[in-house]
Amino acid sequence: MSGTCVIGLQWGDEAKGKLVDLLTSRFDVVVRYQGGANAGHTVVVGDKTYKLHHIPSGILSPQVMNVVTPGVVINPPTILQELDSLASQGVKVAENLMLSDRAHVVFPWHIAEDKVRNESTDRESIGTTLRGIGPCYGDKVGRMHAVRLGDMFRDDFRTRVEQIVAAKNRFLAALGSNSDLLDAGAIYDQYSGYAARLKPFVTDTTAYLLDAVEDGKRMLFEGAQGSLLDIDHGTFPYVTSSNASGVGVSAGSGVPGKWISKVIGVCKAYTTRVGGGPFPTELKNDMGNKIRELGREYGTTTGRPRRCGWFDAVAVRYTSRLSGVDAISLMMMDVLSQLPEVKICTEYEIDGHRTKQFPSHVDDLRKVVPIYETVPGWETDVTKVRQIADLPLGARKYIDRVTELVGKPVEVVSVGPDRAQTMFAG
Ligand code: 2SA
Ligand code: MG
Repeated sequence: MSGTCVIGLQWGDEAKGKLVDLLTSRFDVVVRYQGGANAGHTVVVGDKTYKLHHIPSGILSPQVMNVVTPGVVINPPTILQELDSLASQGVKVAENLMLSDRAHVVFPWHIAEDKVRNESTDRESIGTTLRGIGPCYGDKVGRMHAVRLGDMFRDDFRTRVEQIVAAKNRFLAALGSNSDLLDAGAIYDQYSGYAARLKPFVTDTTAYLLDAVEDGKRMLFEGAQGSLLDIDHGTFPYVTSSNASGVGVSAGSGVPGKWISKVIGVCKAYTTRVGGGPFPTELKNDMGNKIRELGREYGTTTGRPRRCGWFDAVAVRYTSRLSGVDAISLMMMDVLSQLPEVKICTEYEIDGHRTKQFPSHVDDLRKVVPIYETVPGWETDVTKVRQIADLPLGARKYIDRVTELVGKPVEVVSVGPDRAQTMFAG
């Protein structure tokens, strides 16, 4: 049994990249298995900040193999930019990265479609990252107009692009797109250039991982986004288009669940969400603004301000169970340390009824009145604390309460962006 997973338990941006970076030295392989350029993982090492979108955070550790599997959608120009930027920062990428030939490719028509759909006023906008993620996964499931990374090296690639562009130009016009018509020749030329540069990394990652598990290699699976954004189990339709909860690991990577021995669920000590959709504990007031500023809560990919609110134990209990979490990693405790009092949502009230179950329908989630417990703040600078046991009493009580309400032990706590500011229990 050799697999550990790091899974987001809220709506993304729980600082998973930071944890993966710290854990990486214990693993041989780090795997990204869903999402794409919509993800933004920020890792701070010393005085350097790395922003990753497709590439596993394990890339910062030279002894680790980093694998991007079939469940990921790859945007070639973005991943090439990421590679160039890593190389310019002195990170070794050439022998440490594999991209699945089964991974689907994001094209300009996906980005154009994402834009029109986001602007549709039928209902509250999903507020996507506009990276073409939904349309690309849509084409994957629809099958007719999908291109996988491996298809870019086949003789019929040009013909495929021409056929798809003809269909997409009609489709985008019907959707009411104002974009210019797509030019098949230009897209083909551009993408064959990208393909040539990506070629050294493209391989059958499923075969590699199935061998690796049998060889006893230690694997770390790095989730992107968060469980509440899971296409099947999240706050549909205000979700991303992949299985961002723990249930997505096997499907996205090709590694059977029986090889997974530990799941670490990552959440912030409060909650954030970027994009549309209901958010029961959202603070649309000065406190929400204060948390945003203290936590520097702006999207890594789009720079959008994140919506902020109190910790929601109903939601995290649900996602911890869904993702099979063994231990919780509670991040950004330093942000709460500056507040006079802190609230935790312990239960929901929906239509006058109290419940600890997270509702399956988004309209019921909209109706939620959160029931809060208020705890006094600890108002002490914790950024220099290096042992969980040395945190102020108020902070330790808060952590214990999270453990109690969620039903899983908090084993990791972070008090700042630096590697040294993430502490492990025991
Ligand atoms: P999409 O683009 O189709 O996946 O958007 C659908 C919803 O999923 C949300 N989503 C995210 N939420 C938080 N963080 C994400 N990554 C970036 C980051 C986001 C950014 O790390 O900050 O920079 O804005 C991410 N990716 C997707 C999205 O907001 C929609 O609600
Ligand atoms: Mg992020």
